[in-house]
Amino acid sequence: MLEKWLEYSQEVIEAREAGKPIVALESTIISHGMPYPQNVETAREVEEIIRENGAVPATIAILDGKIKIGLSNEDLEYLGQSENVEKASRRDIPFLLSTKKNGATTVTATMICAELAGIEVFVTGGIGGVHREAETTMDISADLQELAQTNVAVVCAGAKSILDLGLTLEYLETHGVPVVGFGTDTLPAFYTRTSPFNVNFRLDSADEVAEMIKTKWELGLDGGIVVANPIPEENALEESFISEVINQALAEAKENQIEGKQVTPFLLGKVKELTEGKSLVANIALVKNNARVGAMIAASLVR
Ligand code: PSU
Ligand code: MN
Repeated sequence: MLEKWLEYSQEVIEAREAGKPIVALESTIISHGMPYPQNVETAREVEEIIRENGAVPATIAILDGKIKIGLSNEDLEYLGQSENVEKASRRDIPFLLSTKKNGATTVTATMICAELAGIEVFVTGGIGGVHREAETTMDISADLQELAQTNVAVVCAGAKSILDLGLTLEYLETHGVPVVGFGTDTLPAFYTRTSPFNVNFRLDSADEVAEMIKTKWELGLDGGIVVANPIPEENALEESFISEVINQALAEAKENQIEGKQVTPFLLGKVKELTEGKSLVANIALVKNNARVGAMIAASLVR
């Protein structure tokens, strides 16, 4: 029954048969997180980095009534250019599939689809979290709830400080989601290598991360793990510069009464505009860095 919804690329089919490590990639970052053509170029380059590091990439999206696990170049182009691709989270999947509409999967939806496809490691840029002023808006990304229940390790560069990072950590703690610093004691904040917060645990190698993931799931402790991998030093942005930009983006979101699933894409777009593209360069660099680490973790898991 389930298989009728899933459609694998040839490369992923072969990887599954050969028991090769597979790394899931999301598509919201392509359709709603970066401008064209950098979005499509980055998606291709990230896939290539995963191959170079011994794993097979599986970019995930909802297209033509199917959950596609592994996308063609045409699929990537379509996701990068079309205006008709919905941002797809958990709640959107049944509607998009049953009406054959197209969706770019968020962290949440990508985790769900990866688990259905038996993929244990997923690489992205940054996860969603508890938004600032969530105590009045109730805006908490579904990504956190998904991490609480779905067995996929998510490699990211932390979360952007468009969010309340302290409340995000509290939420993850309540739901038993470990936040692991990859070679760091501090929670990275996407554009910066550090934040005022500590991670829960520090691990310094892909093998150690794989060992911890295995241990969690062997114990039946369902849910994901956040592997927070700091942006490379040379690509990090100045803390004071980016926090000013983020504050302005947040003020504009409020002014324009942006709500619901538009909030994050609006803020990402504003940050890019206000940094005159500097944030985009950083964003691309950190995703590539995460791809390398994710591929190594996936490779270690199948060993
Ligand atoms: N953060 C980023 N870039 C992104 C996203 C978040 O730095 O592209 C995307 C991811 O797909 C994430 C989603 O799952 O936004 C979260 O959206 P929301 O805050 O509406 O849950
Ligand atoms: Mn939200």
